[in-house]
Amino acid sequence: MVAYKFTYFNGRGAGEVVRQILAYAGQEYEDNRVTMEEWPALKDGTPFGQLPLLEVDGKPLAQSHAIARYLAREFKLNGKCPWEEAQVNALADQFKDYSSEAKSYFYAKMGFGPGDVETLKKDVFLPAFEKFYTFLSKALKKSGSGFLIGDGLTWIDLAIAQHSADLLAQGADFGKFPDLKDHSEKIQSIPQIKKWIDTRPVTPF
Ligand code: GSH
Repeated sequence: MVAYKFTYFNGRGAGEVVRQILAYAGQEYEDNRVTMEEWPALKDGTPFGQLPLLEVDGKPLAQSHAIARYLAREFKLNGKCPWEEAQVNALADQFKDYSSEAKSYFYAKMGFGPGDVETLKKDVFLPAFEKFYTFLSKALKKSGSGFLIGDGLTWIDLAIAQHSADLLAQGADFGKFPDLKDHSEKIQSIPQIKKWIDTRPVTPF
């Protein structure tokens, strides 16, 4: 049997989609959460000096999306054909672009970066959010299934549903995107995902 060890900080962040793929699949794994005090001693031993990190029978794999794609392939959450898989990857890459565009706002909001949160919200976050969520809304209309791509769950549904849930919990205005609010609720009420959300460690982000 394959042994999975997943290492990340004690937060959702870039690690949560991986944990949700494993939860959906019912796959046992070691959920290794390191503290900021432990991290400096581990950093140089990781492939790129960052977390998350998945170890598969002791072999390390870094980069959250590479890990998600690898596990999604193992657990059939990559779409039903190569074309769907490519569409999932396109949305995932766009999600990274949006995250980079809005990074200064998210960092300031978490207390990790400089700047006035309200100014960054208006100038940085809201334009990026509106642009990206318009793309997501088009994807939902195109699939017509309630899932972003095709007619079944893929890992990008898990990633976007969690991000939307985090934004909603912070009071974000989804008035223009009720379909994405519905999407988040639908995905997060899938029994395996709901069970994970109900039992996972409570962290601020
Ligand atoms: N592109 C990487 C991924 O998606 O996995 C980014 C990873 C990343 O930014 N990791 C941060 C980290 O390891 C935590 S979210 N920070 C500690 C450090 O850089 O020393």
